[in-house]
Amino acid sequence: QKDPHALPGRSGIVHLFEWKFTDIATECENFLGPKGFAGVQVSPVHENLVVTTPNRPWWERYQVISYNITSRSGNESAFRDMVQRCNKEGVRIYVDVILDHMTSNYPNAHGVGGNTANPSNFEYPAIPYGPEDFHTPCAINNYNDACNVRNCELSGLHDLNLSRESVQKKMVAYLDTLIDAGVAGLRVDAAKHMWPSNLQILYNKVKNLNTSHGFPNNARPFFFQEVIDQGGEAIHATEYTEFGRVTEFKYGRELSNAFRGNNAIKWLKNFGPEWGFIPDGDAVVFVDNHDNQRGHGGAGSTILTHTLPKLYKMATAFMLSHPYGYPRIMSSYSFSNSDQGPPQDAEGNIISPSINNDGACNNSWICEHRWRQIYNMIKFRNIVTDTAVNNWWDNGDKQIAFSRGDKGFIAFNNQYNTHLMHTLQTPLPAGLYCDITSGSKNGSSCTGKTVTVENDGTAYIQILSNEQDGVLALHLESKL
Ligand code: ARE
Repeated sequence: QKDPHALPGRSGIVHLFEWKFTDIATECENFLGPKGFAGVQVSPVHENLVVTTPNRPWWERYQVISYNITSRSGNESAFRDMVQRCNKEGVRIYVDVILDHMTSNYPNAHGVGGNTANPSNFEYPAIPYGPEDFHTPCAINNYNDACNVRNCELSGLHDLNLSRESVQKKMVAYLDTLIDAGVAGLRVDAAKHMWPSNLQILYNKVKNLNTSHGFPNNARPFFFQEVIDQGGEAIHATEYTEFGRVTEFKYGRELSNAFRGNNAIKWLKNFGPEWGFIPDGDAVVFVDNHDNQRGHGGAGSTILTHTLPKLYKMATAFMLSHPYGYPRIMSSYSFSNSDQGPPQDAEGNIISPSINNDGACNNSWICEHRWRQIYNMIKFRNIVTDTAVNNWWDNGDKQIAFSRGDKGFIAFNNQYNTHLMHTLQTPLPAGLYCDITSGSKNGSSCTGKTVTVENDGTAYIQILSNEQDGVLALHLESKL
């Protein structure tokens, strides 16, 4: 249940936030498969409430009307087709599932698939759930009280009672439908707001993964649970790590804080559990997520996002070069207010990303996963897999470098107005290498900077403070 089921030589999850199924399938084939990504987190796929005020915000997906697979991303057959095509490319699908709650009170509540509900009477006939399936309404207003957090309503969203067997049964039927379609796992939304014991029972009832999609016999779905634990509250991430992974929110906050220059990056030398994080094998890590990149849900304004590209790419490169946790990359669209939904037409249909000749996305899609400095680091991670961090070097401040086993080398210059110009130890065989941050290897040439590794493994490394990127990375396969 903690294994993401990545195929050999692949790693990392990319959250294709608000993407349509057909576009995700094409992206698996054209880009994610070839570049070595292991999986995609897709936005919630169940039928959600249509919200018109504000106009079709992204967060309407977190208000459940039914467990039918239908949303602005597509219908059930498009979903099944996507999972099939992505699995064929070696790219796994993880679905964001909302089990904690249904909708809040809305008059004339109806879903994207045409089903209706009467939230003020706690009636959701398309599932069906009735008043007896919910906790007695009360507001979450005290994060120091676990009962308040788990038995009351998050932002007025009607809170399901997962201790009821009949509720669990309906949820399991939904999750099994996803597994039948070939998904590898689930992101469990708002896990903090559900009792760990109920989740454990629920997870155990869910089917094994579908062997006809290439999963081994008896493989359990990957469960990664959204628990925001930054300390100082009643609920701890570790209450959930016995039966799944947890999103480690301290990680992105600390990494962002460091690369913003508030904490010298030399301190990253022991980044991981010594910083108060959960154990390596329990953690899903990320720089930002779809909430905190827009000021929702934890960690606040420290978080780095695509809007500060140089620092964001450095933090992401650190995440992908460092062994702690299983990494997730955010793939965003641009927005001017925090409610704003994805690029959409006048009828509310999502507009597909278009891809420029240089491989970057257009029409308001940011596609961080298509930034060379990010996707080349996925390959780096895949090459250095199972090796340790060694040859740590720092200048006592905001310049660092380290190796991964005998397979990779990376250096960072996060120091304002100071060049990095040093001869450093790499673990690589002598030769000429392509820096995969400033460019890519193309046959026997390099579109970026090159580095000569000497017979003793040392190399002169230069990252000027005014360069576009503050990272230099080499690996065995970037040898020219
Ligand atoms: C929307 C409106 C609300 C309205 C509500 C009901 O914005 O004004 O009251 O609808 O009509 C998302 C959005 C919400 C949105 C919701 C439903 O972020 O704004 O509400 O969808 O449409 C807590 C939870 C954590 C949660 C964050 C956002 O612990 O689980 O809040 N994150 C997940 C998802 C969100 C999603 C939901 C849950 C709901 O990732 O995208 O909400 O399904 C401290 C605590 C945290 C707490 C945080 C913020 O840091 O430690 O636990 O996070 O404060 O309150």
